[in-house]
Amino acid sequence: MVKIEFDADPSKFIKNSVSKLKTSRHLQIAAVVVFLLLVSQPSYSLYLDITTPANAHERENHYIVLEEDRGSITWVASTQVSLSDEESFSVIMDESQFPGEADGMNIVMVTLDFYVIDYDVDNEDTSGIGCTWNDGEDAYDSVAASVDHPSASSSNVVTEYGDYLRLDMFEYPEFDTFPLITGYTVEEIEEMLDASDDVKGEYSFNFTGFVEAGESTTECERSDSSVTVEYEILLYYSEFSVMEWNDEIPLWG
Ligand SMILES: [Ca+2]
Ligand SMILES: [Ca+2]
Repeated sequence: MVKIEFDADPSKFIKNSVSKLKTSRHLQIAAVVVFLLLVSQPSYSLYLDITTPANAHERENHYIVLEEDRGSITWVASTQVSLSDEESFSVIMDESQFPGEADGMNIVMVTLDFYVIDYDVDNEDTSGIGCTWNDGEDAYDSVAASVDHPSASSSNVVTEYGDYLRLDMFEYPEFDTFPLITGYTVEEIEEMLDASDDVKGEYSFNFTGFVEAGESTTECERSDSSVTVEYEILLYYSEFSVMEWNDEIPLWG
């Protein structure tokens, strides 16, 4: 019969273990692995905490989005500029130059409205003795206009009377479960409705004038020195709110 001696002295047991650990390469590696596992456990938990927000349960709820308010803010008030034939003029600005009124507003669209003043009152000159009985007719001038921004498709137009160009800065997100929205936290939905990143960047509003004088008659010379365009730049905002849906809230109307 083999008798296994058990050393009941714990301090001796620890001393022996440390001594073995110091001399055994395999034990040293195993100890390092155990240490790393122990250290990694809290950081893994921390990772879970970051990626799973405390409000994750909100993803199971159903929400509707309400447009609480919408409207426009003047970025550049009505301004006139006169251009000679084929002369160009640009207004270049970025979102840091939005008016104070736009602070904290959800800007979703920028428009350029413009009107060719010469369409109604052309500034053509006439000279010659024949002008008193036959001064001919004005010829319409025209203006080419374009607007550009990195996150919105550019648009342009050539017109004799005026037009408006728009930059859609924000696209309303598509929800598979519309009009009810589920699968997101309130914060996630609010971020999807926030256009503040989309409006960043350089805006370029460009005009080129095309001036044309009416046909001269035998004794009356016509000339035209310029075309004048009046423009205005507006910012359009939409303020949304996210509301948890319940059976008492009608979905339509
Ligand atoms: Ca003209
Ligand atoms: Ca003119």
